[in-house]
Amino acid sequence: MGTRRDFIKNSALGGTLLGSTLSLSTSSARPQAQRVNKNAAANKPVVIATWKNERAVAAAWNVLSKGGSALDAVETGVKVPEGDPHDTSVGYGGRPDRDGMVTLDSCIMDHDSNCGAVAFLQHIKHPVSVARKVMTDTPHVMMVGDGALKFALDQGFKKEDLLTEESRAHWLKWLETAEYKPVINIENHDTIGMLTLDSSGKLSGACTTSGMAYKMNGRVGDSPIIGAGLFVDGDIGAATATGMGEAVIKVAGSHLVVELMRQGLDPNEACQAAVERVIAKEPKYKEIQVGFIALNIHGEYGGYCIQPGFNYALYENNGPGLIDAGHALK
Ligand code: SD4
Repeated sequence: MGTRRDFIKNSALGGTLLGSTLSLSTSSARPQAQRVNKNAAANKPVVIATWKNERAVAAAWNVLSKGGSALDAVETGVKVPEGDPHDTSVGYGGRPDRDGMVTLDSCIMDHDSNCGAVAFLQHIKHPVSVARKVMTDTPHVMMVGDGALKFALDQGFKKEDLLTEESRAHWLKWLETAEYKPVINIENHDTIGMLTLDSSGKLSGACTTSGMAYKMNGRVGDSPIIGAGLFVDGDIGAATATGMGEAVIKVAGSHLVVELMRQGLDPNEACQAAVERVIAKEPKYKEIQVGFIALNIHGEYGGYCIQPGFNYALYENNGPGLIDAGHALK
């Protein structure tokens, strides 16, 4: 397996080398649209997730390996960091906004373009499950704030205090300077975007976060926005984003990655081209991190980011893995 992982790491790097000789913006040199051959043999099932979310991909794999659906797997997987009080950027234990409130953003999407999202949601430990309920039990895609909370409570979710003692102490310390300076890479765990392909060849994705620590009260990032933090096209592939949400929203990042795969780019190339678009549009790109991961319907995956230090967790038939994504800044 070690050799194979080396190969995977090298192929992520291969995307980088390729990028230096070949412009990855869409051009006439691109293969024709709809190139993805749905009948080709696929590497399935497979799950990938942003950052070192190894326990989360293992939980999703547990569902997938028993023949479970991509949608059930992705919800089960992202609930792991949501419920972990030591994960400071998702769900319970997530860092609060500058007013001391833990406000959560989350979305979920399946192969048929069904999707649901919640934003600026407080007091609910598993916002992804509320997002799934928005998808299945309402005529809407997105619910926010008090309305989303009321909906969750009506659905039987429990109201909880999500601000841990540790997070509260960190916030009080932050107030001493009150300087908003998002950390570029948070080690160990972070916002989770997860993509799954099940054994029947169906894709799903979810993205869930407490957002940028010490954001303004009411701020919503990219993570719950379909097309920005997450996008799934059951005929092509899926993508999800992490990092500075404002920069991801500006280029409709995850939708862009999927559209680039539709034009024939492999997942690594598509993520790289989307990062290049972010860089082109964001004058302060050297001060932020943005990373994308992508999975196509063949079970091929990839990732790319601005700054070194972003990795993604994987689980497939050959076992688990952790892959360093290619990066634009050296
Ligand atoms: C946001 N994209 O709220 C999220 C935060 C994140 O790694 O992904 N952090 O902007």
